Amino acid sequence: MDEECDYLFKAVLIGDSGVGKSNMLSRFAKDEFRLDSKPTIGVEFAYRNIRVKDKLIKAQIWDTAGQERFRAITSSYYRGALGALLVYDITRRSSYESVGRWLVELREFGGEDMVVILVGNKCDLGESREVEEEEGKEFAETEGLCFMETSALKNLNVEQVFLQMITKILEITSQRSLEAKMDEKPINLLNGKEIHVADDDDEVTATKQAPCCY
Ligand SMILES: Nc1nc2c(ncn2[C@@H]2O[C@H](COP(=O)(O)OP(=O)(O)OP(=O)(O)O)[C@@H](O)[C@H]2O)c(=O)[nH]1
Ligand SMILES: [Mg+2]
Repeated sequence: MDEECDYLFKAVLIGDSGVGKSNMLSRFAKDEFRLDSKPTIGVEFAYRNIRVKDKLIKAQIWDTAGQERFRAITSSYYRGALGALLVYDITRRSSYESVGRWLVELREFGGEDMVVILVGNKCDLGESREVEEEEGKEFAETEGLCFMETSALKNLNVEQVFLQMITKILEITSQRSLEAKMDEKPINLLNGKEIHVADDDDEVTATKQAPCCY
């Protein structure tokens, strides 16, 4: 663990095989892309330190195998993940139709407040498109997810999608720490009603107080 890191956030990449999860991660972590990448076996992970607002975040991203035969192993990695990128391939409708199934798994094995972003990858292949952008966006809205189309090949929106997920996790985590801090405060009683006394520096101490690791 880097000493200067404020938070360690774990997140997962999930979705059908071949949608481009591993290439999204290699783009984000190393700015690399491979046309001949092999299907992931089980899970792999990569780290990247990223500054969001005034915090240094260590993002630990688990890249799971989309192949059915690994499903039992990969779902065990959802535990403790604060975010997920649920990826489909805009040129392969079947990968979009699987999204519902992936969501069921996420909700079964993942945490309640997990930040989930639906990602339509390979948007560089517009001429072979089988899923309209609007369709993905509307589905995401009905499920309460964020949405973005990306291209790992052209490096379009890849940085943005990871950044959006990490920023949202940071917001939730900071809010949580603040609430926890507020709960610790001595409670004053005024006319039989409870009132919480907050210090001027509450916000600062709440974020500093949160541990670097989860
Ligand atoms: N045109 C295009 N091809 C892409 C893009 N992203 C990935 N690919 C290609 O799609 C294929 C599969 O990519 P992977 O990243 O290995 O897919 P995956 O989702 O990790 O697959 P599994 O590990 O089996 O779950 C590779 O040939 C990539 O080069 C993209 O944005 N555009
Ligand atoms: Mg892979």
